[in-house]
Amino acid sequence: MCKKRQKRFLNDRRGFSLIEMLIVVTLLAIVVIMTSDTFTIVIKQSGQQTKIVESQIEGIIGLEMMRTDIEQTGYGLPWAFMNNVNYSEATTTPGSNYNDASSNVPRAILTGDNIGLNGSDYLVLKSTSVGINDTAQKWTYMIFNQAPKTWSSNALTAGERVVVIKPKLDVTGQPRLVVLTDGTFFCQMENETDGGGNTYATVPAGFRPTQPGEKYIIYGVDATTALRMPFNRADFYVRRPGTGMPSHCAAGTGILYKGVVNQGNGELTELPLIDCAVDMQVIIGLDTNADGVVDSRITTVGAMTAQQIREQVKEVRVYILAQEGERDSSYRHETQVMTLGEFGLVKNLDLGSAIGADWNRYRWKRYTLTVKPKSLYQ
Ligand SMILES: [Ca+2]
Ligand SMILES: [Ca+2]
Repeated sequence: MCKKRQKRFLNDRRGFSLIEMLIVVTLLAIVVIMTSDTFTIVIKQSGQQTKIVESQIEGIIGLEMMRTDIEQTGYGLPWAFMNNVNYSEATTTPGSNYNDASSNVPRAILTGDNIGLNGSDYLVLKSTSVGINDTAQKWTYMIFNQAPKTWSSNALTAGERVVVIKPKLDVTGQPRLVVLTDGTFFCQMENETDGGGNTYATVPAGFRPTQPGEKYIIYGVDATTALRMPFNRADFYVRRPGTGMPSHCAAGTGILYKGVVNQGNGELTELPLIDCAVDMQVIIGLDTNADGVVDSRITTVGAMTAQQIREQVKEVRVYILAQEGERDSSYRHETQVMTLGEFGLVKNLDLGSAIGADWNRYRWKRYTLTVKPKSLYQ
């Protein structure tokens, strides 16, 4: 390298002046401050958004399960018994308050008005399909002197506990539960082999149709447990558990549960449907003059009989209030008193007294379910 070029090269490599350095350092500092602040906000908001999305999805799934259960309430319930029965239901309170008398036909829907956490309601549904096992979703029918109809999938197999109902084509005009003279009201599917050497699952002899042309319906109830009641039962309620409450839920909130009565011991097997729930209110729509149109709304079915419930309950509305996302110190919720209900049957829920001083740092969401039970009058 010649001397001239070397000199120019050195000149080009001159450093920054003090002023230039100061400007650069200051700018850098501003940029760092800006990004760290923005970054924190972005991170916080995306966390908040994730929580909101989570609680929305959870809400939708939980509510869809509840909707299906309400639609199907009464499914597989007998209107009468062929012989006297003695069954039992829930063994712990408050569930045991909604047990039917041990020899009465079961009522498909029951409600407890404002008895739970924050004055929330209690909803009881009785049907075979409301159980949380595959067997509860299965059914088939059996014609006199024939093997039960076998579906290509979801067939009842040996060992599963079922109830058998003689449908309302019967002379009494009522679907009657097949009960043996000793009071046995359920049986277990068992394998039988026909003359051609084919093995199939069927009910024991006492539970089969006895007359030519007769057809009985077989409903699956439980996979393996001996039955305490000839149906399944699910209770819906808001409760704050002693342990296991999600940490992002506000004080004073609970969990909306589906509690399925265990056929073995009568205790509730709980399935959480919505976390951070504050309240659940139920309004029942009745058709009292059989014109197919709801003309009366009540908050509890109270003293209605199984038959009245079957014939009159045309709509169930459920209102749920739950926290959405997690606590957000930059958020201010406006409405302190949230209304749940319609038709002049409104429950006012004061978030201040239910949640405490922090009530307005949470987002609160109301869900409304309007369901027409489809299986009450089969
Ligand atoms: Ca109520
Ligand atoms: Ca009417």
